[in-house]
Amino acid sequence: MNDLDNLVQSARAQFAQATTPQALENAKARFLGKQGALTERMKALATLAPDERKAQGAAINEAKAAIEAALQARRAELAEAELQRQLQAEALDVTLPGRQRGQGGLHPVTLTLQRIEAIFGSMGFEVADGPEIETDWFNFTALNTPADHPARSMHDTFYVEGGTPEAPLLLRTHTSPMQIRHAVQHVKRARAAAGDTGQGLWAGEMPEIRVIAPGRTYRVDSDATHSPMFHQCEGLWIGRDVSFKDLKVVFTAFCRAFFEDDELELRFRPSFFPFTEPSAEIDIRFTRGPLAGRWLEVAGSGQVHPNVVRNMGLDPEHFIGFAFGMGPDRLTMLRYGVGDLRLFFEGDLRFLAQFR
Ligand code: 2NM
Repeated sequence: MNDLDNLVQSARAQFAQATTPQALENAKARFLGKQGALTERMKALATLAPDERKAQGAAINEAKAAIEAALQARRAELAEAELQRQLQAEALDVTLPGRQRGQGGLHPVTLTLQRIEAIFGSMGFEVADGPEIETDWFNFTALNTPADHPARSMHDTFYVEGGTPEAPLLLRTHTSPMQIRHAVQHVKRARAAAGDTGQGLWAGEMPEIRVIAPGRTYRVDSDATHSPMFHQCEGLWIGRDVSFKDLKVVFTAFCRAFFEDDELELRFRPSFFPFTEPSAEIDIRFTRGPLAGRWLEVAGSGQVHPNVVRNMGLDPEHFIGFAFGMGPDRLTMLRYGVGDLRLFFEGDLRFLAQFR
């Protein structure tokens, strides 16, 4: 094999070894560049005799054409390989399922609060709202809770900075302060509507107060059945002759609707609360389901204490009514069969997603 054939073969081999366009162009320069092997041979032609120059020149041109053809072929190969690589990298599997947008849902206790609001709403109850940081007047004093009551101690209540010794601030321990606030506003509006500007207790015309107060409450307490933050929903109905009978009718209707058990029974047990007199615990008994047959405590209740009626701005000689308080967390546990209260507040989606 002559020198030029060797050169062509060497070029083909080096082009084949080049796996990138850059490496291929470097290889090309070694043969066809200004100081390339073939170019050097072209320059050497000048030293030859005319006859020889003609024959050798033709042979060099042939070799050059062969090397250029090999270069073009390898360029095309590399371009095709690059195209394939890109297609592979950007390949779309159109048979894959689409990406799902994660679906949110309401917290089980929120579902319970909505249920409570809907049922009491159907019985003419408004829904009150109010601050979670309260003064001790609205949280305790107005509710007939004496200064030496254990609930007022640092052990049982979260006090917060910003208050004064005369008016300490605290995280509300129940939702009743919202009811006092609601009642005071309600009475003010009734007075204004009647053209009364007096400061004394109101005994005139007034639309009934019928309100529930749902929300977060806080106590220094934490175990399997107590969370330092928990929910309450209290109810209040005040009018000229609202009685314990009305409480029984309303609360029975509520429990039967809430638990979807038309034969569910209620039991009122005498009890004590500072803000009601007389007072009663309310127990329920399911007629079916896994909890059937056992009495379960679900609420406290009573006739609103005259001192509390007075603190609403009303004359207790003319206005009377009842109040009750229940725990939506516990109602949620009973309704769905949840055994540990803490599950509601840990934020574990495996638990929460079951209520979507
Ligand atoms: C309860 C039990 C009994 C109650 C009293 C009042 C208010 F504002 F009228 F004074 N609201 N809620 C009450 C009464 C709450 O919870 C166990």
